[in-house]
Amino acid sequence: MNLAIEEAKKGLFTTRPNPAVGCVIVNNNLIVGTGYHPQAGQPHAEVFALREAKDNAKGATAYVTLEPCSHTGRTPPCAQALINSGVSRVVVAGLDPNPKVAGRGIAMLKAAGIEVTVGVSTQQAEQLNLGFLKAMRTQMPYVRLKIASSLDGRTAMASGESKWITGPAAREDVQKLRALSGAIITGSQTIIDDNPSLNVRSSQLGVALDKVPQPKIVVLDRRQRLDQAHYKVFESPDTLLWAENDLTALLHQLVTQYQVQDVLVEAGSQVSGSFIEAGLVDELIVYQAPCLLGHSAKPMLNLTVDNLFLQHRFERVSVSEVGSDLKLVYKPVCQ
Ligand code: AOF
Ligand code: ZN
Repeated sequence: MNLAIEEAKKGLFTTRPNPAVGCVIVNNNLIVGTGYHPQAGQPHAEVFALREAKDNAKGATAYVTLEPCSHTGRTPPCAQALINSGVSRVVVAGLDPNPKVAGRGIAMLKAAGIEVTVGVSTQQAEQLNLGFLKAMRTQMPYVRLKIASSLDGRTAMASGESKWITGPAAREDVQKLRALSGAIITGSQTIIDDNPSLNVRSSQLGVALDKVPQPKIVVLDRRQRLDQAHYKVFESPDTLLWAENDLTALLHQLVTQYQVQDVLVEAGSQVSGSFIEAGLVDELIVYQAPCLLGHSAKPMLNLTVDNLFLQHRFERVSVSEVGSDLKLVYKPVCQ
C-alpha cells in the first residue's frame, strides 16, 4: 500500500478535480503491475496496473489507495475491470465518498467472490486527497490559508509593500500549494498593492507545466474598486470577481459550480483575518522569514480578539526549514 501511495503521488498536481489514486498488483510476492491516475479523462490507476500485469493478475492481490469505482464516468468502472482480470483479493486504503461510488465498488468486488480488505494506511492515503474527500463529504472545499510573515508577525509595510519577505525556496514551495489548488482566493487590496499573477509557473513540480490545470482566481472586491484592465489576474477569462460578503456561500459555490475542492487563500491581513474569523480555514501555513519589520508594518492577520478566552488556538501539524525561512503548518483546534 505504501508503494501504491507513492504511485498516487505522481498525479497530485494533475488529476483535479479527480483524486490522486495509485494501484499495485502483487502475485506470489512479486510486483506484476503498478499504475496511477494521471489526469481526469485518462484511465484510472487500476487500469494502468492491470494493463501492465496482464495474465499475472490472475489470483493476484491488488492494492488500491481508494475504493475502486463502480460507475461509468469519463471511464468505465474499475471494480468490473478488477473482476474481469481474475484478481482474488483487493486491499483498499479507504472508501470513495463520491455518491456515485460510496461503497458500491466494494460491494461489486465482494459479490464477485473477491476477498476485500478495507482500511490499510487510510490516513496516509487520505492525506493525498484532502480537498476531494472534504468536498465530496460536505460540499465545502478544503481551505489552506498561506501567510508570509516576519519574526514579529508582520506581513507587509504600511505602504502595502510586501514583496520578498520570504526567500526563493518558500516562493517555490508556494508554487506547489497553488498547483494543488482548484482556486486561489485573494482580495482587491493585494491586487492593487502587488498586481500578482497568482498562477502556476514552476518548472520544478516534477510534471510538465502544461499538464497542471491553472487554479481559478477569485478576487474579493466588495467595494468594486478594481479596474480590470490594469491587473494581471484579469488576463485569465476564468477569474471570478466576488462582490458579496458571504465567504461560506462563495466556498460552497466553488464546489458546486466549478468543481473546486482545494482552495488556497493568498491575501492580505484583512481577507486572511476574515477567513479565520469565519472559521473557514482547515490549514494555516505560515512561512516565517528571519526578519523584523517593526510596529508600523501590517500585522499578518487583521483579527479582533476581545479576551483571552476567545483566542484562536491551533495544533501544530509540521515544522520544516524552507531555505532561510521556516514553514509552519497548523490545524485549527475546534473549541
Ligand atoms: C478509481 N480509480 O484511479 C480514480 C477514481 O470521470 P471518471 O470516470 O474519471 O471518474 C471520476 C471519479 O472516479 C472520481 O470522482 C472518483 O470518485 C473516482 N476516482 N476511482 O477507481 C482511480 N481516480
Ligand atoms: Zn475507477
